[in-house]
Amino acid sequence: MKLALTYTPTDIAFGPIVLRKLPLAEAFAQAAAWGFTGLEIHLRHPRDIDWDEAHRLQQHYGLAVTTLGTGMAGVMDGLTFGDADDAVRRRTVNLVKEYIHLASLLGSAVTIGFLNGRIGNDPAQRPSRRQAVVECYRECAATAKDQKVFLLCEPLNRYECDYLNTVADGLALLEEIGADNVLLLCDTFHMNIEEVDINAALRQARSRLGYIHLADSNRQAPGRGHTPLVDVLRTLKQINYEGPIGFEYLPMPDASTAAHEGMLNVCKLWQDLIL
Ligand code: LER
Ligand code: MN
Repeated sequence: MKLALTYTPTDIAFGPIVLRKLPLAEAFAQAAAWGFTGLEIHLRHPRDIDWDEAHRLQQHYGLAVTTLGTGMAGVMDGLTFGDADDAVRRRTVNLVKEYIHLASLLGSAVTIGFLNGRIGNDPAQRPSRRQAVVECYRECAATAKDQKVFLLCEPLNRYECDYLNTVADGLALLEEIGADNVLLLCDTFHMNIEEVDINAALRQARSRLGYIHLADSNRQAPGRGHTPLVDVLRTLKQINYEGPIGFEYLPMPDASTAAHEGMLNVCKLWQDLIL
């Protein structure tokens, strides 16, 4: 099981990414020194990093690049699968294909979270808008399959997405997409808002669960909020989940403290489960 620290080279003011605005080499060095076994790289554009350098650093530090976060292209450049405009969806699909090329080089997955976008609340429009999302996924999944890459479809809370909020929503969408290389990414921050029972939802996701984002209720490091994460870890153990866990939360009070506290608390919780 890989424990991955979140990182972006971009200077963002807000967002659930622990390491920001560092050169790639420093991010790898810090994640390795702090005991992480993976790095989750969030990129506004796939070319924001040097691909060969990333590959070299990955080998040098023995760290997995677990997934590429794509949300910044949605937040900063307005690109999403849910957009009503064909041209915007086309640009989004083309961009996702570039992330897939990089993912194939690094052996990582590609997350579709904020890129899911919104399909609006007009009941007459929603079915066709949703179908357009399915088509975007199908096209990207076909490219990903050729390159042996998995796509991770992430349900988000209602304030960020208006059609994909729960594991049940995610499983229904995956069924419509019909591609076995699209899996679910379950984020405990969003689940804490949307699911009736986080653990039941994880069990429901089991056969299609490809990735976990771990954050506490307030989107800070595990242990800084009130989500019963020990139950989440117990459930993951019970369902034999062995995929990556991304530490995706706010760098509060600062990146180093947030990374260390998160790692320490997760290890403690695991110890409680084993002892
Ligand atoms: C992305 O992983 C996520 O959780 C979103 O809230 C941000 O796009
Ligand atoms: Mn997430």
